[in-house]
Amino acid sequence: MTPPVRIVVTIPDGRCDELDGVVPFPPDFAARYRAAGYWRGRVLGDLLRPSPGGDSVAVVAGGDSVAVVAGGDSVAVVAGGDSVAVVDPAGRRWAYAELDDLADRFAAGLADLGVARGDRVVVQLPNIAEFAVVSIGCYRLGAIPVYGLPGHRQREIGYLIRHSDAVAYVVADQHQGFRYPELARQVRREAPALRHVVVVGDPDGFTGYADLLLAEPRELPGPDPSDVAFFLLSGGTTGLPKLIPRTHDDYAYQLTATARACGMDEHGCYLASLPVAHNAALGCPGLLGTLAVGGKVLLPPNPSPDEVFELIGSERVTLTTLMPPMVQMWRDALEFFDVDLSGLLIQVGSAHLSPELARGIYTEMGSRLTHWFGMAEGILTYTRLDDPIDVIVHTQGRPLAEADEIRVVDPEGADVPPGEVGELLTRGPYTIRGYYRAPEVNATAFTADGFLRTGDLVRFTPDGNMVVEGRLKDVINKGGEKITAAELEDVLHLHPALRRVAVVGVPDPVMGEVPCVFAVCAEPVPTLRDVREYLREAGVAGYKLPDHFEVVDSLPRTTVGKIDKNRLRQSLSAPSSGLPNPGR
Ligand code: OOB
Repeated sequence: MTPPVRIVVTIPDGRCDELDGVVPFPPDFAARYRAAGYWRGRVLGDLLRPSPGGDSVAVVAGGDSVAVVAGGDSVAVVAGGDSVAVVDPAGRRWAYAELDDLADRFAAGLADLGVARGDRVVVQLPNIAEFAVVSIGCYRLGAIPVYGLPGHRQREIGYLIRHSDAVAYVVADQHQGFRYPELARQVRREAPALRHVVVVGDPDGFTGYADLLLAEPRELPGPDPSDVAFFLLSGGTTGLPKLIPRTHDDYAYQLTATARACGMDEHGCYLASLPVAHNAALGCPGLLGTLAVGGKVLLPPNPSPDEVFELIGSERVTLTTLMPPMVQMWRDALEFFDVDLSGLLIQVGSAHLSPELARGIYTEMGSRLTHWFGMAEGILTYTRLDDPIDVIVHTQGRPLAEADEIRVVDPEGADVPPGEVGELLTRGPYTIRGYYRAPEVNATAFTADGFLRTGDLVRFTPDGNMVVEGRLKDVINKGGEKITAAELEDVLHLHPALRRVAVVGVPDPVMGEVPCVFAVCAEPVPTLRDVREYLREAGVAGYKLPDHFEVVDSLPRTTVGKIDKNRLRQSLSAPSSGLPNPGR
Protein backbone atom coordinates (compact mmCIF):
# COMPACT_ATOMS: atom_id res chain seq x y z
CA MET A 1 0.00 0.00 0.00
CA THR A 2 1.16 3.51 -0.72
CA PRO A 3 2.01 5.11 2.61
CA PRO A 4 0.21 8.34 3.41
CA VAL A 5 2.47 11.23 2.54
CA ARG A 6 2.52 14.78 3.65
CA ILE A 7 1.69 17.24 0.93
CA VAL A 8 3.00 20.66 1.68
CA VAL A 9 1.02 23.41 0.08
CA THR A 10 3.07 26.55 -0.17
CA ILE A 11 1.07 29.69 -0.28
CA PRO A 12 2.55 32.55 -2.29
CA ASP A 13 2.15 35.10 0.49
CA GLY A 14 4.79 33.20 2.38
CA ARG A 15 2.51 31.19 4.61
CA CYS A 16 2.69 27.46 4.50
CA ASP A 17 -0.17 25.12 5.12
CA GLU A 18 0.07 21.37 5.41
CA LEU A 19 -2.50 19.03 4.02
CA ASP A 20 -1.36 15.81 5.55
CA GLY A 21 -3.27 12.59 5.61
CA VAL A 22 -4.02 12.48 1.88
CA VAL A 23 -2.86 9.42 -0.04
CA PRO A 24 -1.91 10.65 -3.51
CA PHE A 25 -2.04 8.68 -6.73
CA PRO A 26 1.38 7.03 -7.21
CA PRO A 27 3.49 9.08 -9.67
CA ASP A 28 3.57 6.33 -12.33
CA PHE A 29 -0.23 6.07 -12.33
CA ALA A 30 -0.62 9.85 -12.37
CA ALA A 31 1.73 10.03 -15.36
CA ARG A 32 -0.26 7.29 -17.10
CA TYR A 33 -3.61 9.03 -16.54
CA ARG A 34 -2.17 12.27 -17.85
CA ALA A 35 -0.62 10.65 -20.89
CA ALA A 36 -3.87 8.89 -21.74
CA GLY A 37 -5.73 12.20 -21.54
CA TYR A 38 -7.88 11.47 -18.50
CA TRP A 39 -6.26 14.22 -16.51
CA ARG A 40 -5.89 17.38 -18.48
CA GLY A 41 -4.52 19.72 -15.83
CA ARG A 42 -7.86 21.41 -15.31
CA VAL A 43 -9.12 23.05 -12.13
CA LEU A 44 -12.75 23.19 -11.10
CA GLY A 45 -12.57 26.93 -10.42
CA ASP A 46 -12.78 27.45 -14.18
CA LEU A 47 -16.35 26.20 -14.08
CA LEU A 48 -18.74 29.02 -15.06
CA ARG A 49 -15.96 30.96 -16.75
CA PRO A 50 -16.33 31.76 -20.40
CA SER A 51 -13.76 29.67 -22.24
CA PRO A 52 -10.71 31.43 -23.68
CA GLY A 53 -11.68 32.71 -27.11
CA GLY A 54 -15.30 31.81 -26.49
CA ASP A 55 -14.78 28.37 -27.95
CA SER A 56 -16.56 25.26 -26.90
CA VAL A 57 -14.39 23.25 -24.57
CA ALA A 58 -16.60 20.25 -24.04
CA VAL A 59 -14.47 17.21 -23.50
CA VAL A 60 -15.49 13.82 -24.74
CA ALA A 61 -14.28 10.53 -23.44
CA GLY A 62 -15.02 7.85 -25.93
CA GLY A 63 -13.83 4.58 -24.53
CA ASP A 64 -10.33 5.11 -23.33
CA SER A 65 -9.60 8.14 -25.41
CA VAL A 66 -10.31 11.57 -24.11
CA ALA A 67 -10.31 14.28 -26.68
CA VAL A 68 -10.94 17.96 -26.58
CA VAL A 69 -13.62 18.71 -29.14
CA ALA A 70 -12.76 22.33 -29.57
CA GLY A 71 -11.03 25.13 -27.77
CA GLY A 72 -8.69 25.03 -24.82
CA ASP A 73 -8.03 22.67 -22.02
CA SER A 74 -9.90 24.19 -19.15
CA VAL A 75 -13.18 23.11 -17.64
CA ALA A 76 -15.23 26.03 -18.79
CA VAL A 77 -18.67 26.64 -20.15
CA VAL A 78 -19.81 26.21 -23.67
CA ALA A 79 -22.75 28.55 -23.40
CA GLY A 80 -21.73 31.13 -20.81
CA GLY A 81 -22.65 34.79 -20.55
CA ASP A 82 -26.35 35.43 -20.49
CA SER A 83 -27.53 31.87 -20.76
CA VAL A 84 -29.20 30.45 -17.69
CA ALA A 85 -26.96 28.38 -15.43
CA VAL A 86 -29.17 27.76 -12.41
CA VAL A 87 -32.85 28.08 -11.57
CA ASP A 88 -33.19 28.16 -7.79
CA PRO A 89 -36.04 26.93 -5.54
CA ALA A 90 -37.73 30.34 -5.63
CA GLY A 91 -37.72 30.25 -9.43
CA ARG A 92 -34.98 32.87 -9.74
CA ARG A 93 -32.75 32.46 -12.75
CA TRP A 94 -29.01 32.95 -12.54
CA ALA A 95 -27.03 33.61 -15.69
CA TYR A 96 -23.57 32.12 -16.11
CA ALA A 97 -21.94 35.57 -16.02
CA GLU A 98 -23.75 36.41 -12.80
CA LEU A 99 -22.72 33.23 -10.98
CA ASP A 100 -19.19 33.65 -12.31
CA ASP A 101 -18.96 37.11 -10.76
CA LEU A 102 -20.50 35.95 -7.49
CA ALA A 103 -18.06 33.04 -7.24
CA ASP A 104 -15.13 35.48 -7.69
CA ARG A 105 -16.57 37.74 -5.03
CA PHE A 106 -17.16 34.88 -2.63
CA ALA A 107 -13.58 33.68 -3.12
CA ALA A 108 -12.26 37.20 -2.42
CA GLY A 109 -14.59 37.57 0.58
CA LEU A 110 -13.36 34.29 2.05
CA ALA A 111 -9.75 35.37 1.49
CA ASP A 112 -10.51 38.64 3.31
CA LEU A 113 -11.67 36.58 6.29
CA GLY A 114 -8.24 34.96 6.30
CA VAL A 115 -9.32 31.68 4.71
CA ALA A 116 -6.42 30.47 2.58
CA ARG A 117 -5.60 27.93 -0.05
CA GLY A 118 -5.61 24.46 1.51
CA ASP A 119 -7.95 25.45 4.37
CA ARG A 120 -10.98 23.23 4.88
CA VAL A 121 -14.48 24.70 4.84
CA VAL A 122 -17.43 22.54 5.90
CA VAL A 123 -20.27 23.34 3.50
CA GLN A 124 -23.76 22.25 4.53
CA LEU A 125 -26.20 23.75 2.09
CA PRO A 126 -29.44 22.50 0.57
CA ASN A 127 -30.12 22.68 -3.17
CA ILE A 128 -29.89 26.43 -3.66
CA ALA A 129 -27.92 28.50 -6.18
CA GLU A 130 -25.56 29.60 -3.42
CA PHE A 131 -24.27 26.03 -3.28
CA ALA A 132 -22.67 26.63 -6.68
CA VAL A 133 -21.33 30.07 -5.74
CA VAL A 134 -19.81 28.84 -2.46
CA SER A 135 -18.34 25.71 -4.04
CA ILE A 136 -16.82 27.37 -7.07
CA GLY A 137 -15.65 30.31 -4.95
CA CYS A 138 -13.82 27.84 -2.69
CA TYR A 139 -12.31 26.02 -5.68
CA ARG A 140 -11.02 29.32 -7.07
CA LEU A 141 -9.37 30.23 -3.79
CA GLY A 142 -8.10 26.70 -3.31
CA ALA A 143 -10.06 26.36 -0.07
CA ILE A 144 -11.42 22.83 0.24
CA PRO A 145 -15.15 22.24 0.84
CA VAL A 146 -16.06 19.30 3.05
CA TYR A 147 -19.59 18.50 1.94
CA GLY A 148 -22.04 17.67 4.73
CA LEU A 149 -25.59 16.61 3.87
CA PRO A 150 -28.50 18.93 4.78
CA GLY A 151 -29.83 16.22 7.11
CA HIS A 152 -26.65 16.01 9.18
CA ARG A 153 -26.79 17.19 12.75
CA GLN A 154 -24.43 17.96 15.59
CA ARG A 155 -22.75 14.58 15.75
CA GLU A 156 -21.90 14.38 12.06
CA ILE A 157 -21.08 18.07 11.52
CA GLY A 158 -19.06 18.35 14.74
CA TYR A 159 -17.02 15.36 13.63
CA LEU A 160 -16.48 16.76 10.11
CA ILE A 161 -15.29 20.09 11.46
CA ARG A 162 -12.95 18.52 13.99
CA HIS A 163 -11.62 15.76 11.76
CA SER A 164 -10.81 18.17 8.94
CA ASP A 165 -9.72 21.06 11.23
CA ALA A 166 -12.12 23.24 9.28
CA VAL A 167 -11.66 26.98 9.70
CA ALA A 168 -15.10 27.87 8.35
CA TYR A 169 -18.60 26.40 8.22
CA VAL A 170 -21.11 27.57 5.62
CA VAL A 171 -24.84 27.01 6.22
CA ALA A 172 -28.23 28.30 5.15
CA ASP A 173 -30.28 30.15 7.75
CA GLN A 174 -32.97 27.50 7.55
CA HIS A 175 -34.12 24.60 5.44
CA GLN A 176 -37.31 22.58 5.87
CA GLY A 177 -37.96 24.26 9.21
CA PHE A 178 -34.53 23.51 10.65
CA ARG A 179 -32.38 26.43 11.81
CA TYR A 180 -28.73 25.86 11.01
CA PRO A 181 -27.25 28.81 12.97
CA GLU A 182 -28.45 27.01 16.08
CA LEU A 183 -26.55 23.91 15.00
CA ALA A 184 -23.51 26.11 14.29
CA ARG A 185 -23.63 27.45 17.84
CA GLN A 186 -23.65 23.89 19.21
CA VAL A 187 -20.77 22.60 17.09
CA ARG A 188 -18.63 25.68 17.62
CA ARG A 189 -18.41 24.92 21.32
CA GLU A 190 -16.59 21.67 20.53
CA ALA A 191 -14.47 22.94 17.63
CA PRO A 192 -11.99 25.59 18.71
CA ALA A 193 -10.24 25.70 15.31
CA LEU A 194 -13.44 26.86 13.63
CA ARG A 195 -13.01 30.59 13.05
CA HIS A 196 -16.00 31.54 10.91
CA VAL A 197 -19.61 30.59 10.40
CA VAL A 198 -21.03 32.00 7.16
CA VAL A 199 -24.80 32.04 6.79
CA VAL A 200 -26.78 32.28 3.56
CA GLY A 201 -29.86 34.34 4.52
CA ASP A 202 -30.31 35.84 7.98
CA PRO A 203 -26.84 35.68 9.59
CA ASP A 204 -28.26 35.54 13.13
CA GLY A 205 -25.08 36.97 14.65
CA PHE A 206 -22.67 35.18 12.32
CA THR A 207 -21.00 36.35 9.09
CA GLY A 208 -23.48 37.04 6.31
CA TYR A 209 -22.85 35.35 2.95
CA ALA A 210 -24.20 38.52 1.35
CA ASP A 211 -21.49 40.56 3.11
CA LEU A 212 -18.74 38.38 1.66
CA LEU A 213 -20.06 39.16 -1.82
CA LEU A 214 -19.21 42.83 -1.31
CA ALA A 215 -15.52 41.95 -1.79
CA GLU A 216 -14.06 43.02 -5.12
CA PRO A 217 -12.96 40.10 -7.32
CA ARG A 218 -9.18 39.74 -7.49
CA GLU A 219 -6.43 37.38 -8.54
CA LEU A 220 -6.01 34.59 -6.00
CA PRO A 221 -3.32 31.93 -5.75
CA GLY A 222 -5.64 29.05 -6.65
CA PRO A 223 -4.92 25.33 -6.51
CA ASP A 224 -2.89 22.96 -8.66
CA PRO A 225 -4.87 20.43 -10.71
CA SER A 226 -3.52 17.59 -8.59
CA ASP A 227 -4.67 19.25 -5.34
CA VAL A 228 -7.69 18.03 -3.40
CA ALA A 229 -10.71 20.00 -4.66
CA PHE A 230 -13.16 18.86 -1.98
CA PHE A 231 -14.06 16.07 0.39
CA LEU A 232 -17.11 13.84 -0.04
CA LEU A 233 -18.42 11.50 2.64
CA SER A 234 -18.28 7.76 2.51
CA GLY A 235 -21.16 5.47 3.42
CA GLY A 236 -18.40 3.59 5.19
CA THR A 237 -18.32 0.66 7.54
CA THR A 238 -16.67 1.95 10.66
CA GLY A 239 -18.32 4.54 12.86
CA LEU A 240 -18.52 8.07 11.56
CA PRO A 241 -18.26 8.83 7.84
CA LYS A 242 -14.82 8.75 6.26
CA LEU A 243 -13.65 11.71 4.21
CA ILE A 244 -13.00 11.14 0.53
CA PRO A 245 -10.49 13.50 -1.07
CA ARG A 246 -11.33 14.16 -4.73
CA THR A 247 -8.79 16.07 -6.81
CA HIS A 248 -9.43 18.68 -9.49
CA ASP A 249 -7.87 16.40 -12.10
CA ASP A 250 -9.92 13.33 -11.25
CA TYR A 251 -13.23 15.10 -10.78
CA ALA A 252 -12.84 17.22 -13.92
CA TYR A 253 -12.50 13.96 -15.82
CA GLN A 254 -15.57 12.51 -14.11
CA LEU A 255 -17.66 15.60 -14.89
CA THR A 256 -16.96 15.72 -18.57
CA ALA A 257 -16.98 11.97 -19.15
CA THR A 258 -20.34 11.51 -17.41
CA ALA A 259 -21.79 14.51 -19.25
CA ARG A 260 -20.74 12.94 -22.50
CA ALA A 261 -22.07 9.53 -21.45
CA CYS A 262 -25.59 10.78 -20.92
CA GLY A 263 -25.71 13.30 -23.74
CA MET A 264 -25.61 16.37 -21.50
CA ASP A 265 -24.59 19.52 -23.41
CA GLU A 266 -25.40 23.22 -23.56
CA HIS A 267 -28.98 22.40 -24.59
CA GLY A 268 -29.49 20.03 -21.68
CA CYS A 269 -31.24 20.65 -18.39
CA TYR A 270 -30.40 18.76 -15.20
CA LEU A 271 -32.99 18.50 -12.45
CA ALA A 272 -31.29 18.02 -9.07
CA SER A 273 -33.68 15.65 -7.32
CA LEU A 274 -31.08 14.48 -4.77
CA PRO A 275 -29.02 16.73 -2.51
CA VAL A 276 -26.26 18.22 -4.66
CA ALA A 277 -23.81 17.52 -1.83
CA HIS A 278 -24.07 13.85 -2.88
CA ASN A 279 -21.66 12.70 -5.57
CA ALA A 280 -24.48 11.40 -7.79
CA ALA A 281 -26.08 14.86 -8.06
CA LEU A 282 -22.88 16.88 -7.70
CA GLY A 283 -20.78 15.51 -10.48
CA CYS A 284 -22.12 12.54 -12.51
CA PRO A 285 -22.62 14.98 -14.35
CA GLY A 286 -25.06 16.56 -11.87
CA LEU A 287 -24.72 20.21 -10.94
CA LEU A 288 -21.03 20.68 -11.75
CA GLY A 289 -20.92 18.53 -14.87
CA THR A 290 -23.93 20.30 -16.34
CA LEU A 291 -22.29 23.66 -15.67
CA ALA A 292 -19.06 22.36 -17.22
CA VAL A 293 -20.81 21.87 -20.56
CA GLY A 294 -22.99 24.99 -20.44
CA GLY A 295 -26.33 23.39 -19.57
CA LYS A 296 -29.01 24.53 -17.14
CA VAL A 297 -29.49 23.18 -13.60
CA LEU A 298 -32.81 23.22 -11.76
CA LEU A 299 -32.76 23.12 -7.98
CA PRO A 300 -36.33 22.38 -6.85
CA PRO A 301 -37.34 22.84 -3.20
CA ASN A 302 -37.97 19.11 -2.99
CA PRO A 303 -38.28 16.38 -5.60
CA SER A 304 -41.91 15.42 -4.94
CA PRO A 305 -44.01 15.05 -8.10
CA ASP A 306 -46.21 18.06 -7.33
CA GLU A 307 -43.08 20.24 -7.13
CA VAL A 308 -41.20 18.95 -10.15
CA PHE A 309 -43.55 17.44 -12.75
CA GLU A 310 -44.61 20.82 -14.05
CA LEU A 311 -41.00 22.02 -14.14
CA ILE A 312 -39.97 19.00 -16.20
CA GLY A 313 -42.30 20.18 -18.94
CA SER A 314 -41.83 23.94 -18.67
CA GLU A 315 -38.03 23.89 -18.35
CA ARG A 316 -37.54 20.93 -20.69
CA VAL A 317 -35.61 18.81 -18.23
CA THR A 318 -33.48 16.21 -20.01
CA LEU A 319 -31.77 14.45 -17.12
CA THR A 320 -32.34 13.68 -13.47
CA THR A 321 -31.05 11.30 -10.80
CA LEU A 322 -33.37 9.29 -8.55
CA MET A 323 -33.00 6.66 -5.90
CA PRO A 324 -35.27 3.60 -6.29
CA PRO A 325 -38.00 4.64 -3.79
CA MET A 326 -38.35 7.95 -5.63
CA VAL A 327 -38.88 6.15 -8.93
CA GLN A 328 -41.76 4.33 -7.36
CA MET A 329 -43.20 7.57 -6.00
CA TRP A 330 -42.96 9.29 -9.39
CA ARG A 331 -44.45 6.34 -11.22
CA ASP A 332 -47.37 6.06 -8.81
CA ALA A 333 -48.04 9.80 -8.97
CA LEU A 334 -48.31 9.85 -12.76
CA GLU A 335 -51.98 8.97 -12.78
CA PHE A 336 -52.74 12.28 -11.04
CA PHE A 337 -50.70 14.51 -13.37
CA ASP A 338 -50.85 15.35 -17.01
CA VAL A 339 -47.14 15.36 -17.71
CA ASP A 340 -44.99 14.19 -20.58
CA LEU A 341 -41.80 12.53 -19.32
CA SER A 342 -40.72 11.23 -22.71
CA GLY A 343 -37.78 13.62 -23.03
CA LEU A 344 -36.34 12.53 -19.72
CA LEU A 345 -33.36 10.29 -19.00
CA ILE A 346 -33.36 9.04 -15.41
CA GLN A 347 -30.19 7.79 -13.71
CA VAL A 348 -31.06 5.29 -10.99
CA GLY A 349 -28.80 3.44 -8.58
CA SER A 350 -27.43 3.83 -5.04
CA ALA A 351 -29.56 0.85 -4.01
CA HIS A 352 -31.17 -2.17 -5.63
CA LEU A 353 -33.65 -1.22 -8.37
CA SER A 354 -36.15 -3.98 -9.07
CA PRO A 355 -36.41 -5.11 -12.71
CA GLU A 356 -40.14 -4.40 -12.59
CA LEU A 357 -39.60 -0.79 -11.56
CA ALA A 358 -36.72 -0.42 -14.03
CA ARG A 359 -38.92 -1.61 -16.91
CA GLY A 360 -41.72 0.65 -15.71
CA ILE A 361 -39.51 3.68 -16.41
CA TYR A 362 -39.93 2.83 -20.10
CA THR A 363 -43.39 1.31 -20.21
CA GLU A 364 -45.28 3.37 -17.64
CA MET A 365 -43.33 6.63 -17.44
CA GLY A 366 -42.27 6.83 -21.09
CA SER A 367 -38.75 7.89 -20.01
CA ARG A 368 -35.33 6.29 -20.49
CA LEU A 369 -33.13 4.76 -17.81
CA THR A 370 -29.42 4.80 -17.07
CA HIS A 371 -29.03 2.04 -14.50
CA TRP A 372 -25.87 2.62 -12.54
CA PHE A 373 -23.70 1.75 -9.61
CA GLY A 374 -21.50 4.36 -8.02
CA MET A 375 -19.55 5.36 -4.96
CA ALA A 376 -18.41 8.70 -3.62
CA GLU A 377 -14.96 7.07 -3.64
CA GLY A 378 -15.01 7.20 -7.44
CA ILE A 379 -15.89 4.12 -9.49
CA LEU A 380 -18.99 4.41 -11.65
CA THR A 381 -20.56 1.72 -13.79
CA TYR A 382 -23.59 2.44 -15.94
CA THR A 383 -25.67 1.08 -18.77
CA ARG A 384 -25.27 2.79 -22.16
CA LEU A 385 -28.15 4.52 -23.90
CA ASP A 386 -28.06 2.06 -26.80
CA ASP A 387 -27.81 -1.09 -24.67
CA PRO A 388 -30.55 -3.72 -25.13
CA ILE A 389 -33.41 -3.16 -22.69
CA ASP A 390 -32.63 -6.37 -20.80
CA VAL A 391 -29.11 -5.13 -20.08
CA ILE A 392 -30.49 -1.81 -18.82
CA VAL A 393 -33.12 -3.45 -16.63
CA HIS A 394 -31.04 -6.27 -15.14
CA THR A 395 -27.48 -4.92 -14.85
CA GLN A 396 -25.58 -1.87 -13.66
CA GLY A 397 -23.56 -1.74 -16.85
CA ARG A 398 -19.87 -1.15 -17.44
CA PRO A 399 -17.24 1.16 -15.94
CA LEU A 400 -16.97 4.79 -17.04
CA ALA A 401 -13.30 4.65 -18.02
CA GLU A 402 -11.41 2.00 -19.89
CA ALA A 403 -8.62 2.64 -17.39
CA ASP A 404 -10.90 1.47 -14.56
CA GLU A 405 -9.33 -1.74 -13.34
CA ILE A 406 -11.78 -4.24 -11.94
CA ARG A 407 -11.24 -7.41 -9.93
CA VAL A 408 -13.85 -9.70 -8.40
CA VAL A 409 -12.37 -11.66 -5.53
CA ASP A 410 -13.19 -14.32 -2.94
CA PRO A 411 -12.69 -13.81 0.83
CA GLU A 412 -9.02 -14.80 0.47
CA GLY A 413 -8.49 -12.12 -2.15
CA ALA A 414 -8.15 -14.53 -5.10
CA ASP A 415 -9.95 -13.74 -8.36
CA VAL A 416 -13.17 -15.75 -8.70
CA PRO A 417 -13.90 -17.59 -11.97
CA PRO A 418 -15.63 -15.37 -14.59
CA GLY A 419 -19.33 -14.92 -13.88
CA GLU A 420 -19.11 -15.83 -10.20
CA VAL A 421 -19.98 -13.57 -7.31
CA GLY A 422 -17.20 -11.93 -5.28
CA GLU A 423 -16.15 -8.64 -3.80
CA LEU A 424 -15.57 -5.80 -6.25
CA LEU A 425 -12.08 -4.33 -6.08
CA THR A 426 -11.17 -1.37 -8.25
CA ARG A 427 -8.62 1.30 -9.02
CA GLY A 428 -8.62 3.89 -11.76
CA PRO A 429 -8.26 7.53 -12.78
CA TYR A 430 -11.05 8.86 -10.56
CA THR A 431 -11.04 6.37 -7.65
CA ILE A 432 -9.27 7.46 -4.48
CA ARG A 433 -6.19 5.72 -3.09
CA GLY A 434 -7.02 6.40 0.55
CA TYR A 435 -9.42 8.09 2.95
CA TYR A 436 -8.35 11.32 4.59
CA ARG A 437 -6.43 10.99 7.85
CA ALA A 438 -7.40 7.34 8.21
CA PRO A 439 -4.24 5.20 8.00
CA GLU A 440 -5.75 2.29 9.94
CA VAL A 441 -8.88 2.16 7.83
CA ASN A 442 -6.78 2.53 4.69
CA ALA A 443 -4.65 -0.45 5.65
CA THR A 444 -7.69 -2.71 5.22
CA ALA A 445 -9.90 -0.72 2.83
CA PHE A 446 -7.26 -0.84 0.08
CA THR A 447 -5.06 -3.64 -1.19
CA ALA A 448 -1.29 -3.27 -1.08
CA ASP A 449 -1.35 -2.31 -4.76
CA GLY A 450 -4.00 0.38 -4.32
CA PHE A 451 -7.27 -1.33 -5.22
CA LEU A 452 -10.27 -0.07 -3.23
CA ARG A 453 -12.14 -2.90 -1.52
CA THR A 454 -15.69 -1.73 -2.19
CA GLY A 455 -17.43 -4.11 0.24
CA ASP A 456 -19.96 -4.82 -2.54
CA LEU A 457 -20.63 -8.29 -3.92
CA VAL A 458 -20.93 -8.34 -7.69
CA ARG A 459 -20.73 -10.62 -10.70
CA PHE A 460 -20.11 -9.90 -14.38
CA THR A 461 -22.29 -11.23 -17.17
CA PRO A 462 -20.59 -12.84 -20.20
CA ASP A 463 -21.04 -9.58 -22.14
CA GLY A 464 -19.19 -7.63 -19.45
CA ASN A 465 -22.01 -5.99 -17.51
CA MET A 466 -21.91 -5.80 -13.73
CA VAL A 467 -24.68 -6.98 -11.43
CA VAL A 468 -24.67 -6.01 -7.75
CA GLU A 469 -25.59 -9.11 -5.75
CA GLY A 470 -25.15 -8.00 -2.16
CA ARG A 471 -22.75 -6.47 0.26
CA LEU A 472 -20.10 -7.43 2.79
CA LYS A 473 -19.99 -4.12 4.64
CA ASP A 474 -22.12 -3.55 7.70
CA VAL A 475 -24.12 -0.72 6.20
CA ILE A 476 -27.88 -0.33 5.98
CA ASN A 477 -28.89 0.98 2.57
CA LYS A 478 -32.21 2.73 3.16
CA GLY A 479 -33.38 3.37 -0.37
CA GLY A 480 -29.93 4.73 -1.28
CA GLU A 481 -29.16 6.51 1.98
CA LYS A 482 -26.34 4.79 3.80
CA ILE A 483 -26.46 4.18 7.54
CA THR A 484 -23.44 2.59 9.18
CA ALA A 485 -24.55 0.06 11.81
CA ALA A 486 -21.49 0.74 13.96
CA GLU A 487 -22.26 4.45 14.09
CA LEU A 488 -25.68 3.87 15.68
CA GLU A 489 -24.35 1.07 17.88
CA ASP A 490 -21.60 3.35 19.25
CA VAL A 491 -24.20 5.85 20.43
CA LEU A 492 -26.73 3.28 21.64
CA HIS A 493 -24.12 1.53 23.79
CA LEU A 494 -24.12 4.66 25.95
CA HIS A 495 -27.85 4.31 26.71
CA PRO A 496 -28.19 3.17 30.36
CA ALA A 497 -30.97 0.65 29.64
CA LEU A 498 -29.38 -0.93 26.55
CA ARG A 499 -26.96 -3.59 27.71
CA ARG A 500 -26.09 -5.11 24.37
CA VAL A 501 -27.04 -3.70 20.99
CA ALA A 502 -26.88 -4.69 17.33
CA VAL A 503 -28.26 -2.68 14.41
CA VAL A 504 -29.22 -4.53 11.24
CA GLY A 505 -31.09 -3.73 8.05
CA VAL A 506 -34.45 -5.44 7.76
CA PRO A 507 -36.59 -5.64 4.60
CA ASP A 508 -38.96 -2.81 3.81
CA PRO A 509 -41.37 -2.76 0.84
CA VAL A 510 -40.58 0.84 -0.17
CA MET A 511 -37.06 1.58 1.09
CA GLY A 512 -35.60 -1.87 0.38
CA GLU A 513 -34.30 -2.04 3.92
CA VAL A 514 -34.51 0.04 7.09
CA PRO A 515 -32.53 -0.01 10.34
CA CYS A 516 -33.71 -2.21 13.20
CA VAL A 517 -32.16 -2.13 16.67
CA PHE A 518 -31.94 -5.44 18.53
CA ALA A 519 -31.17 -4.97 22.19
CA VAL A 520 -30.75 -6.80 25.45
CA CYS A 521 -32.29 -4.39 27.93
CA ALA A 522 -32.29 -3.45 31.57
CA GLU A 523 -35.34 -1.95 33.29
CA PRO A 524 -36.97 0.37 32.46
CA VAL A 525 -37.08 -1.12 28.97
CA PRO A 526 -37.17 1.68 26.40
CA THR A 527 -39.58 1.87 23.48
CA LEU A 528 -38.75 2.55 19.82
CA ARG A 529 -39.76 6.14 20.39
CA ASP A 530 -37.36 6.43 23.38
CA VAL A 531 -34.52 4.97 21.34
CA ARG A 532 -35.15 7.37 18.46
CA GLU A 533 -35.33 10.32 20.84
CA TYR A 534 -32.09 9.26 22.51
CA LEU A 535 -30.29 9.16 19.16
CA ARG A 536 -31.78 12.47 18.10
CA GLU A 537 -30.62 14.11 21.31
CA ALA A 538 -27.17 12.65 20.75
CA GLY A 539 -27.13 14.72 17.53
CA VAL A 540 -27.62 11.88 15.03
CA ALA A 541 -29.19 12.81 11.66
CA GLY A 542 -32.92 12.06 11.43
CA TYR A 543 -32.64 9.85 8.34
CA LYS A 544 -30.53 7.36 10.31
CA LEU A 545 -33.03 6.79 13.11
CA PRO A 546 -34.22 3.18 13.39
CA ASP A 547 -37.65 2.14 12.16
CA HIS A 548 -37.83 -0.94 14.38
CA PHE A 549 -36.77 -1.92 17.88
CA GLU A 550 -36.66 -5.53 19.03
CA VAL A 551 -35.98 -6.51 22.62
CA VAL A 552 -34.24 -9.89 22.95
CA ASP A 553 -32.85 -11.98 25.81
CA SER A 554 -29.50 -12.42 24.12
CA LEU A 555 -27.75 -11.64 20.87
CA PRO A 556 -26.80 -14.70 18.84
CA ARG A 557 -23.08 -15.22 18.15
CA THR A 558 -21.22 -16.78 15.29
CA THR A 559 -18.66 -19.52 15.92
CA VAL A 560 -15.93 -16.88 16.13
CA GLY A 561 -17.90 -14.94 18.73
CA LYS A 562 -19.15 -12.06 16.56
CA ILE A 563 -22.79 -11.02 16.74
CA ASP A 564 -24.65 -13.08 14.15
CA LYS A 565 -26.46 -10.35 12.23
CA ASN A 566 -27.75 -12.75 9.60
CA ARG A 567 -29.59 -14.66 12.26
CA LEU A 568 -31.02 -11.47 13.69
CA ARG A 569 -32.25 -10.48 10.24
CA GLN A 570 -33.82 -13.87 9.69
CA SER A 571 -35.48 -13.79 13.10
CA LEU A 572 -37.74 -11.00 11.90
CA SER A 573 -38.85 -12.66 8.70
CA ALA A 574 -39.17 -16.07 10.45
CA PRO A 575 -40.20 -15.56 14.08
CA SER A 576 -39.86 -19.29 14.73
CA SER A 577 -36.10 -19.15 14.12
CA GLY A 578 -35.50 -19.67 17.79
CA LEU A 579 -34.38 -16.22 18.91
CA PRO A 580 -35.66 -15.50 22.37
CA ASN A 581 -37.85 -12.41 22.21
CA PRO A 582 -39.94 -11.14 25.08
CA GLY A 583 -42.42 -9.86 22.50
CA ARG A 584 -41.93 -6.12 22.37
C1 OOB B 1 -23.74 6.17 -4.47
O1 OOB B 1 -22.67 6.51 -3.70
P1 OOB B 1 -22.54 6.28 -2.13
O2 OOB B 1 -21.13 6.64 -1.80
O3 OOB B 1 -23.64 6.99 -1.41
O4 OOB B 1 -22.79 4.75 -1.85
C2 OOB B 1 -22.01 3.74 -2.44
C3 OOB B 1 -22.62 2.40 -2.17
C4 OOB B 1 -21.99 1.27 -2.92
O5 OOB B 1 -20.80 0.83 -2.32
C5 OOB B 1 -23.10 0.24 -2.87
O6 OOB B 1 -23.10 -0.41 -1.63
C6 OOB B 1 -24.35 1.07 -3.00
O7 OOB B 1 -23.99 2.38 -2.59
N1 OOB B 1 -24.85 1.12 -4.37
C7 OOB B 1 -25.68 0.19 -4.90
C8 OOB B 1 -25.92 0.62 -6.22
N2 OOB B 1 -25.24 1.77 -6.44
C9 OOB B 1 -24.59 2.04 -5.30
N3 OOB B 1 -26.22 -0.92 -4.38
C10 OOB B 1 -27.03 -1.64 -5.18
N4 OOB B 1 -27.32 -1.30 -6.46
C11 OOB B 1 -26.79 -0.18 -7.03
N5 OOB B 1 -27.09 0.13 -8.30
O8 OOB B 1 -24.67 5.51 -4.04
C12 OOB B 1 -23.66 6.62 -5.90
C13 OOB B 1 -22.71 7.55 -6.28
C14 OOB B 1 -22.64 7.97 -7.60
C15 OOB B 1 -23.53 7.46 -8.52
C16 OOB B 1 -24.48 6.53 -8.14
C17 OOB B 1 -24.55 6.10 -6.82
